[in-house]
Formats: sequence, C-alpha cells, structure tokens
Amino acid sequence: MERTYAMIKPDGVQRNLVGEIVRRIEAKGYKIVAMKMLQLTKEMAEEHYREHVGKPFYPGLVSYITSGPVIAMVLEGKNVVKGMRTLMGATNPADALPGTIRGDFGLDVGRNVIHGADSVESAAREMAIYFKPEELLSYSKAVEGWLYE
Ligand code: D4T
Repeated sequence: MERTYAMIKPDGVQRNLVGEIVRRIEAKGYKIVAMKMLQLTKEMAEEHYREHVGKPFYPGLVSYITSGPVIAMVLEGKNVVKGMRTLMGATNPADALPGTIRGDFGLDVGRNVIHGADSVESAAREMAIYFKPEELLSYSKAVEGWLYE
C-alpha cells in the first residue's frame, strides 16, 4: 500500500486546526502509520526544502517552517500521495477550491497550513528526515473491508 509524508505547518498548529485536519485525513480513510510533534531545526528545513534553495521565497519559507511546532505524519492508503494533494488543495490557498484544507483554512501561499509530498519518491525522502524506519508502524484496522473492495 502506498505511503506519503504530510505535515501540519506551524500556522495549522497555532490556529488549532490539528484536530480538524486529522479528522479529514481519517474520515477519508487514510491510515496514520506514524505521527509526532516537533519543531524543525534550520538544518531539517534546509533538507526538506532543498529544491527551493535560491528562490526568492526560500528564506521566508525556512523561517516560517521553523517558527513553531509542526505535526509530522506518515499516511498510508490507496493512491495516498495524489489523494492527499487533492485533500490539501492548490499550493496557493487563493487558488484552492472550497472543501480542500487550504481552500477552507488558508489565505496566503506563505501560510498554507499543510504540506504533502508530491511523489512517492519525495515521500520516501521526506519521511526519512522525520522518522526512523522502526517508527513507521504496520497494522490492520477492522474497517479496511469497508474501505477497499
Ligand atoms: P509544500 O511543499 O509546502 O507542501 O508545498 P507544495 O508542494 O504544494 O508547493 P511547492 O513545493 O511549490 O512550495 C513549497 C512551499 O513554498 C511556499 N511558497 C511557494 C511560497 O511561499 N511562495 C511561492 O511563491 C511558492 C511557489 C509554499 C509552499
């Protein structure tokens, strides 16, 4: 089953959106296989956002993502990488549709509430920044027969 890395950003935590976001992820049917609260170091932020080094928004992005605690998660489910991107909505909340997390809760691209990996490869790279392999749990849930045919 596919896995992705997702992270409720410091604004999501400060705005008391953790419960609402986790509720949406669970209600969709994705399984949480790892979750923790942490504050990113500058080094972790630089590793996470290494593809954006040199872009005009990079310094602000690193200072925002390190500004407070985040919720780091590994999620599992059928097509979860694409599905989480759909649940989150467009990167810029101004373009995100109502019903998506960013569409419902965000206003500004630099405060877009949640991160989700954009490919299976990025997901693997990102989850390794935040979790040791043994922190990713494998378990079954009784509801699976009602989620998958
Ligand atoms: P993340 O990685 O945070 O989930 O966002 P996306 O995957 O949806 O979008 P991204 O990698 O293109 O951008 C990373 C991060 O940078 C912020 N950002 C982006 C910004 O502040 N200004 C900008 O102009 C852009 C393009 C928002 C997300």
